[in-house]
Amino acid sequence: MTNNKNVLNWIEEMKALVKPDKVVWIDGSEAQLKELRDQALATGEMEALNPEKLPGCLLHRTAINDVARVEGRTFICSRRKEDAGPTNNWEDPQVMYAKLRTLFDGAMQGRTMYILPYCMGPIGSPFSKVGVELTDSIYVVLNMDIMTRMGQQAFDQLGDTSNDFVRGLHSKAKMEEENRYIVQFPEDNTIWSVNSGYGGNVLLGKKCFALRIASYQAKNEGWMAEHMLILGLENPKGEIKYVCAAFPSACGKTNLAMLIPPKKFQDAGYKVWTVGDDIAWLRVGPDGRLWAINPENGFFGVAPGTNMKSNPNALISTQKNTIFTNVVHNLDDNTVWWEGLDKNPPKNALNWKGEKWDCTDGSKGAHPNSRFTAPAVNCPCISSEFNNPNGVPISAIIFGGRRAKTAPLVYQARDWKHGVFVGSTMASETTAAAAGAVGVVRRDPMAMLPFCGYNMGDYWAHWLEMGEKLGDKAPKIFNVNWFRTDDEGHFIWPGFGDNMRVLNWIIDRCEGRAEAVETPIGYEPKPEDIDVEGLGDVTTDTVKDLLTVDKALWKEEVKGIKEFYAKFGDKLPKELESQLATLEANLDK
Ligand code: GTP
Ligand code: SPV
Ligand code: MN
Repeated sequence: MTNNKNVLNWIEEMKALVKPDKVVWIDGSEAQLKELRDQALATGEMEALNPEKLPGCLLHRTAINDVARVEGRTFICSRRKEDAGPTNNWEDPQVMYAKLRTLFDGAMQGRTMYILPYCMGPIGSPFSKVGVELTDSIYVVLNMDIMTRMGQQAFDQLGDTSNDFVRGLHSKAKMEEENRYIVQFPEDNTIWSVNSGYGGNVLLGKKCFALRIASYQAKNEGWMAEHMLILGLENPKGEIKYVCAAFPSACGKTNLAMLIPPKKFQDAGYKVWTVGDDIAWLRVGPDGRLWAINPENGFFGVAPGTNMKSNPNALISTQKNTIFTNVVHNLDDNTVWWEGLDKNPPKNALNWKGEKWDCTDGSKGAHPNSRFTAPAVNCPCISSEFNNPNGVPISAIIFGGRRAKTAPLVYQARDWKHGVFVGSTMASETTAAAAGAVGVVRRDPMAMLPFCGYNMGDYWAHWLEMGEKLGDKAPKIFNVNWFRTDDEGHFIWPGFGDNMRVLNWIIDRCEGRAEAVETPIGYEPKPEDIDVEGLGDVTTDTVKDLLTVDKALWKEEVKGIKEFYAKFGDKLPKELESQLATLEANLDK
């Protein structure tokens, strides 16, 4: 499939290490994929779902101890520890290679090694980059088929001489939790992942390459790799403005990316088009503006909470050719279910562990981090620019997270530098997307805490440099919070489709059509500028409450930021220190 010596030599080296019985080159042909599906069905690795109701759909269950990303076992192995920075696990590359070689040694004996070339980004795009994943998992191959442009087309994109490809090695090995490692070697364009079979740990094109390795490449090559959705908002005149939004895992990117406007806005002619739901690669275009592509080709989305009301576009995307992982199996009609799909949990069903499930016993049927892997082409609102090799021009960047108090519904940064400060100080409650406690507030700068492949201080400096390059063409920067709660812990803002009401203000600000009020933390809308018509109990007074900036809480916030910033020592850009001083002074005024 390729004559590229860099690829061939590396594969020989890896083969000698993992010693597979058999090697299969994945060309991406339908015949080959069918064979793999049949094999996975025969071994029970996957189950075929109802061919009428869910044509082409498969069900998979991971091991019970392997259901989310493992941040504690994820490493950035740069030669110098300071290049990984205080927020990443680090080990000396030679030490780590040696340790992993013992785990990989003979790991594919008795198994088949699949050689899976894939392209992140549209084929032919100057933004795109190629990876090759060697894996012993059919689940990985079938998921990567949905999530990337894979097979022969990826080798064609790489060409016969280039050495610019990411070398990914994955083995389920013995599935030992205590020997699970997700390791990035950014200086070697290399990822080694062992003893896991869960999404973000093993679909190496996704977080490992498109964020951890790519963020490092982006710094060196002058672009950006970000944990961001990309959407286009079309107004009644047919003008489309594109925005990117960075929210931490399971904080609403897929939902916002596929938003259906409230009826009033639909009737007026507003529409949302999805370009991406998780990752954006951004470059300064020939016109000096910031342009974005989605390097992925599908959606690896959170299942629970997805329903015809919250996110019909996502649900429709999963009705064919989709892989479901760790959801409920409805045995009556051989379909799937999860909490929040509808109010009728199946009576005759297996839970995500494959056990007979009694929906009345109070236990969860689907894992909170159960997922669907759905092809982007299935999405009813997929953007016509989805495959555009040049991407789309970005008007606004939105940061956000889960904050029960503190952060207001929306505010705008005063300028790019202030926006970098806002992104760098983001905090959010942890979710089930990563192993560990849920609901604990932690700093998660730009939603990249688990995904930045180098020192976060250098990453902020890179953001500041990008702002210098963009000058007055830089996107405007905003922060949103859909998750403020009342005293009983209920979300105050309706969220989902109604987030359109906030997006509208954001676009109006970018277009110079809306006013703003200055607050100690940035610009806020006047409450009456957020349209609440049709929201019932949620009134302009509610919006006013959602926009309050509680100075006492924000002074606590400043303390937290100082503590966090202190970890970065000399690597903290001076600009961010001065932004923090400004915030502090503003709160004392
Ligand atoms: P990753 O795929 O892990 O990166 O997650 P994501 O950021 O794409 O999050 P997603 O859109 O899948 O949403 C995660 C959870 O947040 C789901 O349970 C949603 O129902 C919930 N959610 C999304 N948007 C909103 C919102 O506007 N308000 C509220 N209250 N919940 C939301
Ligand atoms: C996330 O956790 O942000 C995800 C899912 O998008 S995973 O691919 O597991 O990283
Ligand atoms: Mn994500």
